[in-house]
Amino acid sequence: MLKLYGCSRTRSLRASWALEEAGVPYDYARIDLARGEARQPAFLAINPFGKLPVLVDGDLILAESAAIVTYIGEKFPASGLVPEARRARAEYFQWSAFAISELEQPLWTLVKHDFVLPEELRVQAVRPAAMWEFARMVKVLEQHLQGRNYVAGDTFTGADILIGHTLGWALHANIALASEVLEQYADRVLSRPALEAARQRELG
Ligand SMILES: N[C@@H](CCC(=O)N[C@@H](CS)C(=O)NCC(=O)O)C(=O)O
Repeated sequence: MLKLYGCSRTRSLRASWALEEAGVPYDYARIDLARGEARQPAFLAINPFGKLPVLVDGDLILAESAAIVTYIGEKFPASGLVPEARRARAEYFQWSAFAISELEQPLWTLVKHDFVLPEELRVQAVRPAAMWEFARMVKVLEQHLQGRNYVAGDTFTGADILIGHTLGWALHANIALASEVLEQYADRVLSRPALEAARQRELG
């Protein structure tokens, strides 16, 4: 049985969402980040990164949310999470990389300097640059989504999990998307029953 290490309101939701989309059973191990459990030797022995999510499948231990979503999509092709057609597959990889390295990165900078980093390391002066970078990438995404429902190919994929989850973060942080196209996309993706099922599973 697959085993997911996660914690509610973290990126592990991307992995549990993918598992729910694939409709496969999995064990869920809750790691309390607030209590520092991810930095304890027991967890570091599983994932030296000291971060969530982690997926365990037999002797494979996999970290990084984008890698996990892709692994689930490839292990369960009927899920459609990773497209099989070459062009849609190429788009899938492009938009997954965009999600992690372009869209999430400025948002994560904002969040880290707001409340994640130790107080003495927080620098409020990074805000304008991070907001500017995020707005720029949001514009790129908006242009791409004109006239289409999903980022890669014609159907929902794991890239929509990564991008949808990141847009959900922005909305949660009261950062307006200021775009009807993106608001409709976010509604479409974030209203999927598998996401709600994953949230409930993570809450326990
Ligand atoms: N690039 C990683 C980031 C993982 C990450 O930073 N996870 C956070 C939770 S959202 C975490 O576990 N933080 C614990 C820590 O840094 O101590 C991914 O996408 O999986």
